[in-house]
Amino acid sequence: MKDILDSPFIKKMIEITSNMYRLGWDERNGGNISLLLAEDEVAPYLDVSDVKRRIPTGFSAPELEGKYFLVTGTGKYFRLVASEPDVTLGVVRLADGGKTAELLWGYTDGGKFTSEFPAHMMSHVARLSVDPENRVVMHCHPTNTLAMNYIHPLDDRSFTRTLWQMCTECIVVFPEGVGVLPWMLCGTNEIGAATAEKMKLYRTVVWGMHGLYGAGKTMDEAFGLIETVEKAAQIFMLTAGMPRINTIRDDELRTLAEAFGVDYRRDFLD
Ligand code: 2HA
Ligand code: ZN
Repeated sequence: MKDILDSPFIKKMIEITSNMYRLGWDERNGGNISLLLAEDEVAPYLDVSDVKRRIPTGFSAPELEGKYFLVTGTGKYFRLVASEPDVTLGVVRLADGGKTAELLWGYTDGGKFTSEFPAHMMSHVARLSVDPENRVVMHCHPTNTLAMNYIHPLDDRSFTRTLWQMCTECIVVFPEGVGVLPWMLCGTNEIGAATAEKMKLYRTVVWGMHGLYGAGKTMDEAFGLIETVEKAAQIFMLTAGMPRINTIRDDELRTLAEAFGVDYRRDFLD
């Protein structure tokens, strides 16, 4: 059996959580990540028949029966993932129609998966239904995106339009737009279901006055989406309250999307 700390998925998780922490997106225990793993990615590093603990999930997700996930732990700090991976991370396999998580590795202090596990698992189901190659769901509290939530209307169309106008790259990186949810109580199945509903249309979902979700085929894709939204929100915040004398016009956004051949939300432009 190879050492799991040498696996590409643990190394990538450490790299991504460390960067997210340093970017200021994950203060204290803020943020959580889940990565879907194939059994043959896990098997060289773990005895998949050795279940350490069986943890109830509080929801059902029959679509994910038997699926493996690397998941950040509840109450754990992204700042510490690099130095304490076996405490801050866990590998689980869903059983009993998603009602049970079988712990195969990690959470060695007796902990468990993130409090946002329902939102993550429901989002995986939603993303996989529209993109069978989706593997990652990532949540964090990026500063400027959060600041923008307090001074900008919270609906999909107007929030997306503003972000698209802030950087030329945006409509190319997230042509489908960004979903926006109002403030809701976090950690619940209700916010999980609402997030998953948006995830059928978008890879990026704003949780009003809380943070951001990104999904993707790879950790880098999900991270890159969040990074691009946050950059656009930063430009918005740097220019907020100042007289705006230039913008990227709708016809220019259309030209951009067509030049890059992306399938964009045409109804989000005037
Ligand atoms: O894990 O970010 O949304 C802490 C959070 C909850
Ligand atoms: Zn959060």
